[in-house]
Amino acid sequence: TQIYQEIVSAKEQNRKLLAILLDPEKVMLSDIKELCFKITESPATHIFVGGSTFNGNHLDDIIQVIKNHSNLPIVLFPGDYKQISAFADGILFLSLLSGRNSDYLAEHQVNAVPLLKKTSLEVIPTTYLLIESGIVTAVERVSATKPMNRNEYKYVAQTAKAGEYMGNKLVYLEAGSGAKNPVPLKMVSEVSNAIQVPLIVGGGIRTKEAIKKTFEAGADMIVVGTVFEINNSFFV
Ligand code: 1GP
Repeated sequence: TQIYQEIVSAKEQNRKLLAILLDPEKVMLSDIKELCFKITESPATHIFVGGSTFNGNHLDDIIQVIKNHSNLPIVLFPGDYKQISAFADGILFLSLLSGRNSDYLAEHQVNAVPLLKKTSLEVIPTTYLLIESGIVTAVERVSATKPMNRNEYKYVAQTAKAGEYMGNKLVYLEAGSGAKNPVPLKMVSEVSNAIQVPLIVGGGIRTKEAIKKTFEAGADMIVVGTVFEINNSFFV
């Protein structure tokens, strides 16, 4: 419960958290050491590892190299049930409540159990909501679900609350990696006001200004992937 407890106490103290997402599909093993130096110099508090389309078998290698060069908690952010590595510290156990594809509501979760049993990963049940972002993102394509309307703040907040009642410990508002438009700030504040659990926001956040505004709107943690991939010195 260490990772989750830390996220909760950060929320209580209004200490904002920043995760850098490394997609195993995109990072080269040989670049990870250097990436970790950049991450260490940045304000990042967590490293997320995962992606929608990754199905390689070098996840263990990648995570071991990260572990050797960073002290930050490594949290799996899996695109499917096979993206599990015992070398990470925790895993977001995602329920894609924005969609109605039962594979991403139950099938992957059930299939993950035998794999998780072989690890001591901290499992963090998370409501995962895909929000319309102006382009078809990989999450939409791979999950074969429609994102939620970006103007329907109330319904998104209602769905987030349902996830909380179901027992999920986090809500993750996702515009999708490389999103044209990030999750609207008004939606971030609407959802953050509706729930008690910590709120993660990611997808299409590309500027320091956007990070600041998204925190101000009520995000407890922001996830940044593409901008760091393109420019490792973004935070320096
Ligand atoms: C995390 O998918 C994101 O939720 C990462 O998005 O690559 O657009 O930063 P970016």
